[in-house]
Amino acid sequence: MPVYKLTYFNLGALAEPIRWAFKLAEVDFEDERIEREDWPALKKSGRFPSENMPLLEIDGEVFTQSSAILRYLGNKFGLTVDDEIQRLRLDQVIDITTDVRPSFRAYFFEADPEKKEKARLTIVNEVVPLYLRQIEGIVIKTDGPYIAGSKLTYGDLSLTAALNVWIGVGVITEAQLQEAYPATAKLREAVLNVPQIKAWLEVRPKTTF
Ligand SMILES: N[C@@H](CCC(=O)N[C@@H](CS)C(=O)NCC(=O)O)C(=O)O
Repeated sequence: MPVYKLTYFNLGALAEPIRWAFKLAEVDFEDERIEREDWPALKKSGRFPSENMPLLEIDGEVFTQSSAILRYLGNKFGLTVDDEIQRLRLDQVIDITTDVRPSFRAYFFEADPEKKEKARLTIVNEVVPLYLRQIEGIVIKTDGPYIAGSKLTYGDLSLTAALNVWIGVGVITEAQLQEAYPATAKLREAVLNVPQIKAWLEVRPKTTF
C-alpha cells in the first residue's frame, strides 16, 4: 500500500472530500494541517509547486489539484460508476462547484464592508441559485439518493463538501436547501450518514467549514 500524505489548511473545504475517500476505503493517510500564520513562509518554501493546497504526496511524489486528486482516488477506491454518461454527470457537478469559487474568493478578500456585503448578496441571490438549480437538475435525473442513483461516488463527496462550505459560510441554510433543492439536500444527508463519514465527522478537528 502506498504511503499517502495530504496537506491542507485546518479546514474541510477542498481537502474534505479527499479525506472522505480515504475514510470510505479505510486507507490510512497522514492528515497534515497547516496553520494560517505558517502559510506565507511555506507557500514560498519550494515544497508547494502550485503555491497553494491541497497537496497529496504518494510515496513522496507530490500531486496538486483537488479535483484531479479526488477523481484519482475515486477511481482507485471504486467510488465511481462504469456508465460514461453517469461519469459525465459527476464531473459536471464537480466543475459547477468549481465555478462558484471565484465569487466566494471575491467576497472573502473584500476589505470594504459595503462592497463585502454587496458581494455576499450577489452570492446569496444570484450565484448560489444559478448553480444549485443546475445541480438539482442533474441530481433528479436518477431516483437518488446519489448523483449516479444508489452508487456513492467521488462526485457526491465533492458536492457534499462544497454544500458544507456554502452552509458554513452562511450563504444558504440547511432549511433553504431542503425547501428549494430537495434532491440535493437528500443527497447531502445520505452522504453525511454513510457510516465511515459519520464516524469521521465525530472525531475530526472542528472547523466552521
Ligand atoms: N485549483 C486548485 C485550487 C487550490 C486553492 O485555491 N487552494 C487555496 C485554498 S482553498 C489556497 O491554497 N490558498 C492559499 C494561497 O493561494 O496562498 C485545487 O483545486 O487544488
